[in-house]
Amino acid sequence: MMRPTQSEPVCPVQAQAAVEELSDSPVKDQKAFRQTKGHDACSIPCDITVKLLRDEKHSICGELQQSLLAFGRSTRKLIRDVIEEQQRGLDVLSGQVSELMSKVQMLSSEVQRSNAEMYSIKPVQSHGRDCSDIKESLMSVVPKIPSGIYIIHPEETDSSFEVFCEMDYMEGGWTVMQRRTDGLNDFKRSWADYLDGFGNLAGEHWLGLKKVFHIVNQKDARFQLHIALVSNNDVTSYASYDDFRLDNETQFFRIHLGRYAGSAGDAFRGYEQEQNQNTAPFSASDVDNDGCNPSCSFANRTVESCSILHNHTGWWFNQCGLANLNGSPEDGEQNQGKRTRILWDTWRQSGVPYAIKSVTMKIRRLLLFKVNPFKS
Ligand SMILES: [Ca+2]
Repeated sequence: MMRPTQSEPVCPVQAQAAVEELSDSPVKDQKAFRQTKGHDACSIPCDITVKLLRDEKHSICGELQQSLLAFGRSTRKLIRDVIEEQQRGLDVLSGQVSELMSKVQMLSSEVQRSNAEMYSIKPVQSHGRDCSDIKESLMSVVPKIPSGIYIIHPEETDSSFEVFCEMDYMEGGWTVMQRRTDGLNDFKRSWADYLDGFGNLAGEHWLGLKKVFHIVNQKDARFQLHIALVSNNDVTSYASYDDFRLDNETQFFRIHLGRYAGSAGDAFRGYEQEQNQNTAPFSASDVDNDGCNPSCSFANRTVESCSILHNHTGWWFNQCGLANLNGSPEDGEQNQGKRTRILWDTWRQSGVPYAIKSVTMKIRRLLLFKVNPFKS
């Protein structure tokens, strides 16, 4: 009988320890090991077992390392994804912040602009070029345009100024250039005053030659002059000229009148050529353009200044003439027979001139019908 060959020494304790050390080794390997634990426990040499276990351990370690590497990679990717996601969120927020900032800046500049507009000294806002223009622009908006003081800015001037607009009389649109009613304002004035105007717009006043010139000198505009007279015994009358304009200051605001119509007679032109004030320059007590040079013989008197003869008032005198609406409405005895009163000599009753207590001179745009060159 043959004895079993002397096998190499086995070390079950070591093997057991190795197995225990690798407690997470596959279950079937443990089972196989337990089966051999009985009499075959030391049938495998220790060094082989150790080697096997070591190999197995290395393999498991390798797997673990791979898993760890994979875990590290996926963790890094996760972190990268999270960071990218956060960055995208930050980018969106940053865009929204910039948008809000620009909106705030825009609103702030808007507020500054409106504040500047509110507090800056702006040029006076005019209501129109003249009272006719105001009437034209308001009549479609307002059922009844009130008479009163308006601000006008005639074309081709750099100035705005107040005028009294009559919006009731004869369909309205009248710019008042002179009014005498109660004698409360002194019309004994210098050239400078007649140039710039004086008095109270709501009452007696002279608008001023410069302002009237600006109104009637507008482009594509022609003006009508209307003179309304009231006698001491409340008879009314009028004189109207279908064209009225003034030359400029260098021509001393020479007056140009169109066709006359009315009930008071054409006192501007008078009865004779030497009384004709049409095309006469304006005179005042200190600026003499009256055609009496050096003097006129007038009602058996020698007159050097028509202005002084007419109570130091300003007018378009021509050898004095038959009209001076800047005279006084007073009817005192001291004025009897003197030429200090409001004068419109052609308005007479039974051959005697009316005593005039009030007068208004007003101007209005004439309707211009433009010729259409394409219309036959
Ligand atoms: Ca003179």
